[in-house]
Amino acid sequence: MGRKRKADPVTGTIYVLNGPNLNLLGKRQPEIYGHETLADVEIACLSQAESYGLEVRCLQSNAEAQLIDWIHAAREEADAIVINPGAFTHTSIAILDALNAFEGPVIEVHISNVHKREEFRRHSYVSLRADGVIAGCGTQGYLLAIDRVAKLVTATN
Ligand code: CA2
Repeated sequence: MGRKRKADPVTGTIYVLNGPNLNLLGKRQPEIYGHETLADVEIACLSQAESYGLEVRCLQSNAEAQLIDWIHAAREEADAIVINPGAFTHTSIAILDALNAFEGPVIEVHISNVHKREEFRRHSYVSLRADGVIAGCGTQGYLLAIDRVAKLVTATN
């Protein structure tokens, strides 16, 4: 008898969510966040997901409520969430609560190494829910997160 196979992904869709100020990527503070724009990152995510036969929906907002609404929508529309919550990482119990109501894998991404910066960036509410955390790998972190999600949503066990 073969090994039990996890259910196929329901939608084959990954939500890639970016929080406040990440729309400024590539336009300010390149020494911390690099030269790639958010549009560059989103195109790279699209092609990475495509290589696994998955789709991505890339969304960015500066508003906590909007991010929460998208996390709620992901409950019906996505198999996994990749999220860089920006500064809400360190403040938002509401985003943590929304992620706790999502059943699939959640990978938290930070472009910078938050552990090498100010003390307040070392605490993450989102990490209490995240299945994986990637920090300090630049924008490549989003692609690493998609690799991980692809493995988790298609894995056999
Ligand atoms: O390293 C990360 O990805 C962060 O999530 C970025 C957040 C910061 O508050 C977190 O502690 C770590 C800030 C995003 C600001 O993004 C900018 C990008 C370019 C220019 C200015 C801001």
